[in-house]
Amino acid sequence: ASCYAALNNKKFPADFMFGAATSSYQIEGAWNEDGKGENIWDYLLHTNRTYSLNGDNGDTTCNSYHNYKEDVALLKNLNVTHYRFSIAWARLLPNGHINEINEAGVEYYKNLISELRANNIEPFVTIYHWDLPQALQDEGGWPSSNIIDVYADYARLCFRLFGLDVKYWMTFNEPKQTCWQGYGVGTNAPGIKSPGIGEYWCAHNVLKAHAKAWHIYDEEFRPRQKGQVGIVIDSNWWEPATNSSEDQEASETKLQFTFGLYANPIFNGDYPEVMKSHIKRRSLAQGFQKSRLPEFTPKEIEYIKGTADFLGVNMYSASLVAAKQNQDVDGMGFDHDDEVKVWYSESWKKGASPWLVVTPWGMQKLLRWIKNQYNNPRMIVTENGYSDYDGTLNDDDRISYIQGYLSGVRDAMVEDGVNVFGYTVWSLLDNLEWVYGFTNKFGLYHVDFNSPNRTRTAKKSVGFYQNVIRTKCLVDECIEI
Ligand code: PNW
Repeated sequence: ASCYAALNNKKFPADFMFGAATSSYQIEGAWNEDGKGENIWDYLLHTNRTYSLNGDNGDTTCNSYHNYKEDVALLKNLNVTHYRFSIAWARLLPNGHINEINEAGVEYYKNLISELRANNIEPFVTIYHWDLPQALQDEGGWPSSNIIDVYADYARLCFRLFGLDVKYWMTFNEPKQTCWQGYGVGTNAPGIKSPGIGEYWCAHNVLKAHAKAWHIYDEEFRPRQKGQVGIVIDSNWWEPATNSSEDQEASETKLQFTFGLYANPIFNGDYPEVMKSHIKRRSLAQGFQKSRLPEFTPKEIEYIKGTADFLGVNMYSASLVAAKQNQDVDGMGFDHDDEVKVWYSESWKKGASPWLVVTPWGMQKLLRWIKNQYNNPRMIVTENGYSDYDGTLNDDDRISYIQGYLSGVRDAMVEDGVNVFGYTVWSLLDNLEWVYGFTNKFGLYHVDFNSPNRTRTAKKSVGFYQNVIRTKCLVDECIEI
């Protein structure tokens, strides 16, 4: 076999993991087949056809429920070390509770996992990627504390059913999007608008549910299964608009409100101070008796602290941040409570997703900030990728995006000593991009949504990523020796 050397320091360690990611609702389809229950996305996109572009939904999407063997063959062709996918809660437990287990759902994930194992691909499993069973939403959803034990039962079932073959678990994908978009501004399912109230109760319960799942694994499963349980948190890099101390502070505040809200209780204990003080001051000024941000008891703080064996980071974009000159004293969402303003520079290249800009220099800065903030945790980039509208096979824009951000990951490792053990591109396939439907395409493989078997075709980025994986090198920066 040939050997590769870097022309610079951009070679990744030999054991660095390179993978690809998807999520259940975005790829599986088969929304009501073989006993699967309805989830909040099924319900929202069926009952409100204006929620998503073109009325698109996940009823069939990539049909991976029936095409999983082909998906694994694509992963094999890419030669990835790992595949990050999620379990559809309502496929396993149609009503969300453990009193009724759907055997066909168990079978599906067992088959997928053994197909991965047979091909030497490590499963990275997200337990919750936004598709709450509708029955649990009817019981109150994430803002309601009864969900903590219900989630813990579901997580225990996942460990019990699949834990002999799964060594990497992620309890939640991007709780910020679940809580803020789902229960704050209402732009994601279940579409509830309760900014700064339901939104924070959601965060509070997600954190307790995460911690409970970690403790269950730690006590009941780790001795035999010897795996790891982490969480995936997303953030932009928030670049100060100027080097004034106000804007520097605004950047730090924004990082605490987006990343710290979830990471600080898990890695350092309790919510970030700046969140507690801002939200309390504003709540009292708004006529509340106490802060809209719930409080953890000292016991809860201890229980949640230290509950991640690794940290998954989803990073796509940077933004500019500045201190607000005129405060909106009435605003209640976390994006008002933070008292900063954020925007994208006009000069940055955009992807198809309205929030996606090409700012590869932000990757190293975010990873370095996380390292310093949380005492250098073991990290893996669990998502990063580029969307276009046309799904072109000649996806040079995607290649240069991935190359740029991967370069930032490597610089963070070499220059800052950040402890990153892998990178996972979003996404293996073009898929249902939530409310943007099929208009935003992130796949390394093109999917023909008009063909009955949803034909998959490799884009140019497949060849690029194969080379990175083979050489452990950003392709034009290494030579064969
Ligand atoms: C993530 N933002 O969502 C999700 O984990 C994936 O399911 C999704 O398909 C992927 O990224 C691409 O969107 C995000 O507004 C949604 O910054 C919104 C944002 C970031 C990530």
